[in-house]
Amino acid sequence: MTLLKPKLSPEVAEALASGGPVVALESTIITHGMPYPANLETALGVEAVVRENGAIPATIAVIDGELRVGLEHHELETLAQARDVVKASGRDLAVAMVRGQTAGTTVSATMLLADLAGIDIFATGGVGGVHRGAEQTFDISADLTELGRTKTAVVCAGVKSILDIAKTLEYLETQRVPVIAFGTDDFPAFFTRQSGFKADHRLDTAEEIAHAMHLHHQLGTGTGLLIANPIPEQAALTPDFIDGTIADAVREAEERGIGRKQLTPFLLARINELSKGESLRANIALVRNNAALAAQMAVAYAALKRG
Ligand code: PSU
Ligand code: MN
Repeated sequence: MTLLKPKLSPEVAEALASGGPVVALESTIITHGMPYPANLETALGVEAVVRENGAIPATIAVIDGELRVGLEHHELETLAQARDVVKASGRDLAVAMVRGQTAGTTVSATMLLADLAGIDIFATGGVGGVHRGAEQTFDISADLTELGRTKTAVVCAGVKSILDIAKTLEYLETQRVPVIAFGTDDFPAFFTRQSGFKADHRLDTAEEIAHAMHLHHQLGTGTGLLIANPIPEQAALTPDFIDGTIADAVREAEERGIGRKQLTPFLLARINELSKGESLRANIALVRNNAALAAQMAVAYAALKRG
């Protein structure tokens, strides 16, 4: 069967046709991850950071049922203000298309669409993972299974301790996904530079990571790679401050019976409220930091692909 081609913006189409560096960006962070107007400012700021580092940004979403790679300013604005918009993981895309819906794409859906578009590298804040209590609920994000079957390299700041970080790392190992920490031995925990767990691998330059990506794909592994980039020191929160807030949010979700695809958006919003915006500030800083690394990787990877 021929695979679908998402609709590329002219700029993204041109960059891909000439083998230039492109970085995919997700849109659930806009629709379900941050409040307005911080979500819009962040989306625009992240695109600018990608450009400053020599690559073309390609924000991915479903707009009125159409799969889109590379959005116009007014489309980002619409997504940022949309209410009751769909949160689409990879499995939700076909129905969103049939129903003509507008959807923010999660890491899993964004990886899938980036791969269909021919984009190798994707920057985000945090990926989904194995939730705390998953031994009862079975709540494991489709982001992890997507990483096990789609070749996109995802740059994140580790995972939040709203998740069970140890189980998330175990699951990535089972899925054959290399976890590479950038410039550190520790696997970072999103708001903090250390999670208490070591990353499997450490590389210290964007060029080395691009080289590892190239070899990983030449080995025919068929899986993605997870690059964990710790939050910049000056933006990091202290565990004392954020851990209690996260625990409170998780407890509240349990008490209110919030689960399934509402759980992650609820926790993100609640942590933002409880931390009086501190978590949002950290979130914005780390996404920008990830966009810069992803763009540098894309520049190096484009050169390797040209040979
Ligand atoms: N974690 C964050 N910020 C986010 C998300 C997760 O710190 O915005 C979003 C991403 O789009 C991710 C999705 O792919 O939530 C995972 O949702 P779930 O846990 O329902 O699979
Ligand atoms: Mn889930």
